[in-house]
Amino acid sequence: MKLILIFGDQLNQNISSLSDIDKNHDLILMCEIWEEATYVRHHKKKIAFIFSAMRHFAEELLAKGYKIHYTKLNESYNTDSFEGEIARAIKKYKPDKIVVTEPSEYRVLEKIKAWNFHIPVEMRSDDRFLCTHIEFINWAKQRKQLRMEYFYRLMRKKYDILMDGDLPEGGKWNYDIKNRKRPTKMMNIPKKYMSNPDDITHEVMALTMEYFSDNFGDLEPFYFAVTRDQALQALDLFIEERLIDFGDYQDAMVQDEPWMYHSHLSFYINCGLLLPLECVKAAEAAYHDGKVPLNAAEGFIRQIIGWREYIRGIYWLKMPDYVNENFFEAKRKLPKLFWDGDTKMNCLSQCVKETKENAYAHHIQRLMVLGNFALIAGLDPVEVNQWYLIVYADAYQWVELPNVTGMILFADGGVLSSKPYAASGSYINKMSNYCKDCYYSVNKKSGFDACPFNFLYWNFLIANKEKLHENYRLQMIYHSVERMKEDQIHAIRSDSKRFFLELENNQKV
Ligand code: FAD
Ligand code: DLZ
Ligand code: SF4
Repeated sequence: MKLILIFGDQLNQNISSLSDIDKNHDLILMCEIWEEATYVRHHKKKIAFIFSAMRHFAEELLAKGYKIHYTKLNESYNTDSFEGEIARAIKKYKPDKIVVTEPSEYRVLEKIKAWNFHIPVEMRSDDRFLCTHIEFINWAKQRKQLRMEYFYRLMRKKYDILMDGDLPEGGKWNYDIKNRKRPTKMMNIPKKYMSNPDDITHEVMALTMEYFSDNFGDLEPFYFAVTRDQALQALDLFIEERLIDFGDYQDAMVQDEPWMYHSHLSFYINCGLLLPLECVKAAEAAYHDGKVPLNAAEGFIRQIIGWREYIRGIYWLKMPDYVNENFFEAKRKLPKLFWDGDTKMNCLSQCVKETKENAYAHHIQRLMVLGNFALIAGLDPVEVNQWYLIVYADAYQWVELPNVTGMILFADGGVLSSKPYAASGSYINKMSNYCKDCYYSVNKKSGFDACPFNFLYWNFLIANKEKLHENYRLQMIYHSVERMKEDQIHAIRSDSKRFFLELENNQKV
């Protein structure tokens, strides 16, 4: 008899650990674990979402006739760790071996390696991901520089997605250049998928408030899909209503529009309710059926088979040292505005507010507002990583860490991307309507009412000149730095110094 352990992000009946399950003999073990619920102080919505999805998945397996042992967080006999729960199950059911699909995170893999239950442990690869570890390692070995674009092409060919024979559909691999439209007043953003909490969800919501009421974030309204059927409905709705404009407005941000034309599927893909390939195929089919343009389908597909897989590959390639990367030696503490959104910078205040309400912010908010600020303000990578891991309902270290350390902070010195995503206020002004409601003036470069992104951007470049000036993608920018007059540099430095002082003193900036 096998004891099959299913983690909270493996909620799919096609998971490799279940592939040869014998319904009559084998036992599935799922457990809500204090250790997992507290290794960071997760957003309330994230905890309720994972526990509700876990409980619904267990119910589905039971209904299909599987044997299942499920431990709820608040049960008195809960030992609070995977090891404790496995030991209890071994004592009670006497299995011959343990089967588990590899965990998504290094932290949990280390635990599994240390298991010593005196019965064999079979760890299977996680074939929800489209690129195996070995495939990624071999690909990386052959390159001087790792770049998502080339990896992505490999995945397109491997899975024959948007291919016309050996060539990419439409003649180009990447239509990103078309995907930078500014937001307009004419946009008619469809309503997003929302579910109504059922009894199971209400129960975990009560549990969340009982144990985690001090954690960051709003629990209500709770509207995530928590079953596979609901997640499939969310996918359908995205394909039918949003995908058509996904490409055009991928980088756009609008005041009080947290969802835009994004898919809001990361929560479900990451915990197993949806499979990445089925999302990709649905988008490809919509393109072939003439429902959506190529730039929309390609843009969405690239995020999943390109970015998502590339990020995961980098994580496993670079762990465990990746957590300590700090190329710029950034040390500034995470300011409290990241928690309360109490800032005169409207863009940041919007993104924090929406994050708090929804446990979600779309990519460009995470990258070009919150992330850009963290980079140019020199925030400590450990604190920034912890924040991102806490606040988003789709956050697991395998995906959060490379996005933060590699993509936004360039703390790995350029392993993941070729240049830092630093930008001044003019980028935010171009891609959003945040600036018109801001206390600061986006067109002003210096002074008390100048947009802080403006002087912090140049301050960052000047302060890190030694480390960056040889980067070929920053040549033009460093030529501008060279041409700056003494008084300009002085103004940038003194505005930044004043700003940092206010930030450190918890003044409202
Ligand atoms: P869409 O814009 O609709 O994109 C479709 C799908 O593509 C997403 O659901 C996701 O599965 C995938 N995807 C897109 N970009 C990425 C990426 N860079 N890395 C991995 N997958 C990607 N994503 C997470 O799933 N968990 C995280 O903890 C996370 N942290 C991030 C932190 C930072 C600093 C940044 C810049 C990005 C982070 N992302 C993370 C990536 C991305 O922002 C989210 O996947 C996306 O915003 C989720 O919303 P969506 O489902 O509406 O995505
Ligand atoms: C995110 C999360 C939380 C909050 N709680 C649990 C839990 O109690 N039990 C569980 O199996 N999984 C949980 N998860 C998801 C895990 O963090 C995820 O399964 C691991 O990261 C696997 O590597
Ligand atoms: Fe953000 Fe600057 Fe625009 Fe204000 S002016 S919203 S701080 S970019």
